[in-house]
Amino acid sequence: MKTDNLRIDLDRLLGRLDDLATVGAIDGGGVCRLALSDEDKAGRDKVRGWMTDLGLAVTVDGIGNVVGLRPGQEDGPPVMIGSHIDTVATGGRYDGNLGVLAGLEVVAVLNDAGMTTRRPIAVAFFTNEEGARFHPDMMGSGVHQGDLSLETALAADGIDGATVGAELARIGYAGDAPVGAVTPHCFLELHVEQGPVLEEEGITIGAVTGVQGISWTEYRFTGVSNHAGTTPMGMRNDAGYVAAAVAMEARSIARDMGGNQVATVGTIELGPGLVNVIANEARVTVDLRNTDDKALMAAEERMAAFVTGTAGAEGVGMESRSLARFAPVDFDPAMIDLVAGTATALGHSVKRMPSGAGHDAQMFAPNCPTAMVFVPSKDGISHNVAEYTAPEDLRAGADVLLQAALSKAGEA
Ligand code: HGY
Ligand code: MN
Ligand code: MN
Repeated sequence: MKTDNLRIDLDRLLGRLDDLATVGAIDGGGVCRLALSDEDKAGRDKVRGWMTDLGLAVTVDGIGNVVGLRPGQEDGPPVMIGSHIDTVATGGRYDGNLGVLAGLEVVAVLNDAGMTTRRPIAVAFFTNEEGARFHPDMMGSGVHQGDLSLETALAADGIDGATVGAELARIGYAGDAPVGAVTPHCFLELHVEQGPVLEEEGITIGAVTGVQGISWTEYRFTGVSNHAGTTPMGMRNDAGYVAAAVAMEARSIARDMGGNQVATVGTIELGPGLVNVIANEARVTVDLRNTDDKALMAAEERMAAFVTGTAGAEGVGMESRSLARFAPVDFDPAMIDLVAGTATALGHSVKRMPSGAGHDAQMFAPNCPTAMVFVPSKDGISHNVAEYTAPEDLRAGADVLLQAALSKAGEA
């Protein structure tokens, strides 16, 4: 059957994106569906229902990954299309959701065409890609691909004191399918860029070359609460001061290192958190990323030395723990070429580029040919309710995903 003229139905895709965005909707058009929350459960139920409606055989594994399988003419490893539907607390409606719903759109197009591909096609969403409530991020895909043990993931405690295992059971997604049972023929993920590059350069499609390294560390500082007015500066053990110094040092590291180095202090919690009490407790998270692992290690070492020195000089106790650490990942050159060639064949401009954000695809890259398709983010905004991608760019990305998946699903 001639398939290179098949195209997605944009209204159907937009309809599902809008429908899913009603689950956990927050002011400004965004979404809050933290992993394994009630909102995440509701989103899971909705997408799983669409999978069933599309005739997919749906399985849920032990970490709650949900996979919908469409049989091919032959058995064997499927072409897997996947991403995530959990969001950060200030999420947009496209981050992760686009990749899963565009995968369902691929299935819908094939159903409409009455076509069976040579290879099976699987559409998946993975548990806790964001890592906002439970660490690390890419948790479900990491367990699926053997990067993280199921036991470790189930025991992970959240920022709210819950554990992954208890929350999975509570929402009814502690599945019985063995984790990682399916090694795909290849893995494809469509995702919004979440950065400014494609829009700035007026390019429609990103053929993603890889994902930069990610290092998340949590620091807990213990000082001495004391009176803000009567305590001489030389007698203070101020956990709040050390926390603030860490944030300043993060910015200095990024500035001094330049290149692709980025540094973010996204969490500073002080206790008791009162205007006239010197903080005796602080919790700080540091997110360091770089495309170059040696440079990332240098940034980690500099931050660790700074924290130890500053906390020591202030007489403040310090505990640290790694929340996530992923080395940079390169995608398969032939798959990158497939994305770039498909985009060009469809008449779209295309740029090869690294990803600044982590993605489920990076968990598959060591184990099967993997690539990602990016579409532009308006003003480069993401992890923000204002996240937006123009419908024609969504169409372009989903058509590239469709044609790339068809190409791989027709392979021997
Ligand atoms: O943090 C990340 O890069 C992803 O959104 N989990
Ligand atoms: Mn994402
Ligand atoms: Mn995200």
